[in-house]
Amino acid sequence: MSATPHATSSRTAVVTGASSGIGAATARRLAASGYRVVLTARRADRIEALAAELDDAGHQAEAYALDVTDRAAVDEFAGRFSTLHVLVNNAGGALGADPVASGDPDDWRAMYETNVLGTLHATQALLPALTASGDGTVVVLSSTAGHATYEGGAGYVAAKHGQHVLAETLRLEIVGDPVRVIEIAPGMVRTDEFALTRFRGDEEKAAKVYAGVAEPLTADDVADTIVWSVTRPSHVNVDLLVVRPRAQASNTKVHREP
Ligand code: 8X3
Repeated sequence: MSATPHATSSRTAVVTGASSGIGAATARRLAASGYRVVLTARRADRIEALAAELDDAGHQAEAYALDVTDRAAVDEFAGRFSTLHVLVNNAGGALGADPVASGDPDDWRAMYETNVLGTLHATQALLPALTASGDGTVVVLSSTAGHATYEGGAGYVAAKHGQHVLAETLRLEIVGDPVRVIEIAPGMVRTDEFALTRFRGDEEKAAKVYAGVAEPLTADDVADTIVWSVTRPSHVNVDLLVVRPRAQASNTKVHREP
């Protein structure tokens, strides 16, 4: 018996948070793999530019401005799809790196809203279309922060643990349906915005995150693992893929050159 190949022709993938970083890199790689890609993010100008770039390169791409924390907007967006093959829940991020004793509850709330509820909204709204495709895949971009904590990380770590639990639980609940649930948990990835957003534009603090680290992962490294996981034969479910740079052995053990 041979495996059913995970063909990509005439397949559609939705990527949230596709305006930059891992989301944009994933959209590029999915498009290059033959998917029709629907780019979503709050920043319309960015995703429109990327969709135009992909279109010019002969790929199929379109942009749809969307805030995943807005449930009504997500529902309206999902109404466009009777079938869908891939949903990449990438929208999210970190705000602050404060100790539990002094962390801002508003930061914690915002991180829960984007990372956990954003993933919940998009997944709930698009699950019927993913199921209707007969071969759907939900990707949850969590983090190594979804698997172990570190000092100053609790708000983000709590949100990422929430996303991990969502993925694990959904996989249990829909087993038998034709939908895979894949969690990708990257460690240190140097992108244009992640650390800068976390430290509210403080470039010095953002640079310290990667100081002395030979080669942090790039957004494209992570996009590569996402697209590899998604393009395995349909019966192969990569439950959880943890990916770090070689210089990072754990969330708190990082080799830095002086
Ligand atoms: C990003 C990894 O170490 O900044 O998701 O929490 S870390």
